[in-house]
Amino acid sequence: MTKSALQIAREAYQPKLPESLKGSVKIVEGEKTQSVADQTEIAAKFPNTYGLPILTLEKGDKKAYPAIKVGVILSGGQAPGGHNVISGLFDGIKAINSDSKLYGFLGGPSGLTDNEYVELTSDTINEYRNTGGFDIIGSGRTKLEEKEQYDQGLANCKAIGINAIVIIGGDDSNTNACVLAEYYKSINAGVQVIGCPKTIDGDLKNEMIETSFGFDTACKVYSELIGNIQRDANSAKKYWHFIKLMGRSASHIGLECALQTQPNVCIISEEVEQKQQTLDEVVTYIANVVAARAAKGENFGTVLIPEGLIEFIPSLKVLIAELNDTMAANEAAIEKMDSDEEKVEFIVAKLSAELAAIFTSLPKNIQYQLLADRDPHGNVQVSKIETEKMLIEMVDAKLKAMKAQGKYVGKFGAQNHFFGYEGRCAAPSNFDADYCYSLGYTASVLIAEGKTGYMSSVRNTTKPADQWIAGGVPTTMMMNMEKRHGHMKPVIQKALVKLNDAPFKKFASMRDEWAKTTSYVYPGPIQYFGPTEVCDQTTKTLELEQA
Ligand code: FBP
Repeated sequence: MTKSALQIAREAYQPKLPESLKGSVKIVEGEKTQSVADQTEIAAKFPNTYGLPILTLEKGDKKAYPAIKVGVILSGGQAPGGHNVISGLFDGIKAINSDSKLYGFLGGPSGLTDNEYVELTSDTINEYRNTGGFDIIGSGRTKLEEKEQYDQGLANCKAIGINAIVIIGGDDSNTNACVLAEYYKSINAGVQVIGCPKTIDGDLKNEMIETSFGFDTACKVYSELIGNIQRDANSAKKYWHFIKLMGRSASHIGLECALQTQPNVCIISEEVEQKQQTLDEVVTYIANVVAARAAKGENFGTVLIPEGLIEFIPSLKVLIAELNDTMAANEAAIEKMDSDEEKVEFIVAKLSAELAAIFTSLPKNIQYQLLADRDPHGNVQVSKIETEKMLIEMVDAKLKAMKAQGKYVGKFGAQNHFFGYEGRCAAPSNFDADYCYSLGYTASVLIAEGKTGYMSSVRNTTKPADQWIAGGVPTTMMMNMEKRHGHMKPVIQKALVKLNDAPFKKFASMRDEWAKTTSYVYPGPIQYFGPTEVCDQTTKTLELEQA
């Protein structure tokens, strides 16, 4: 592989570790835990892994551990820093016992069941240190949720001699990891399962998991791009840029990028839902900002749109839930249909009159996109729904109506963008490089200490890395019951943007000013070398949450 000069220089970067992980470590057990909600149901479904204590890693006496064999899986969407979780895990198990071995299951969770794996040696690991991407072993979205898959996975682990599996994934993948841990424990399989919190979406977090890895780097990449676009907009003064940002359901990415770049508009899906806003109200809000700026002769601006917006507009949320259930119930029939129009007709006939009216009122391409395949967890693939184009069309129509009433005097030219894949494999920021390495290293200690059903956790992350607190959080602690594929299932609760928390409050206190004036910030590219206040800063979200 030909390497860039930056990649070569980054190979030499030694990720920072919490002080407690430098040398011999001991585990301190804290309080017993319970799930965030639905305690009785979750306890019944996880009799062997429910209620475990929180674990904290502290400096301890030197201890001899037997060699361990660990299998690692990258699951779901790529997120910057995945390679560092693996290198931290590798270095951790080697520090525990130099005969330990690490195996990578290929192409995501299916590698475990299909017995596709490679041994990860130091030569391979060294090639990938501090690099972006998941290409060291690949990723995939196969769900692990059938007993046959667990048994097959176990047989494959036994054949290799693997004692523990580390699943690096988001909320759905870690839910699967938790179910797998419970099953293996219930049959005394002798294979532990540890999760690691990954996702650029930032929605796998709670009091013990301060942030999911990749969020920091991805937001910095998108903010750089938004800043560049804002500078272009402010130079040419002729376009409104509608920018959809990844993040699936949660608007954390949009909110963080708004805090970093100060756009004229940023829609927060969670607020739209709380205020029970209609699509027309969202459109009117944007059109009014466009009109107010046009009145000052400023026919340009930026609008940030969270990827999952459409699912938070109350009427559309009900529609999507109904579409999910109807599509799950008629999967075979729909699969046979060739044209989108045929699918629309079939589904419309099954919806109530009210929902059918809402569905057919949407632009045709949005109707088709809403009927596209679900992801393996039954979710609409919001990255494929062109909300940004839909909003441009609707704002344009609204402005024309306002012009006819003399309420708008400007000229509306719009460009659409979607930022998602651009940031998911970026070279990890120093924060993500350090955080991920620490998460992987922590996982190695949890395994050596015989733990299962835990997620690797690193806290106190707004402080310098040597003050970070490493430990393990029982995954059942994060669970509640939710409807999936038409059935109630135990799943990790998604952390959406909380309107009472500091990041949203800060945004809400500034947005009217940002709407009217051109107060853009241009963050520029991620810096890897230089002063710590430039290179090691965390996200604004973390800063405000932990302040
Ligand atoms: P994960 O939750 O698996 O980390 O994926 C995040 C994400 O990047 C979302 O922001 C986006 O909606 C989705 O993946 C896109 O999925 P795909 O890579 O399958 O197109």
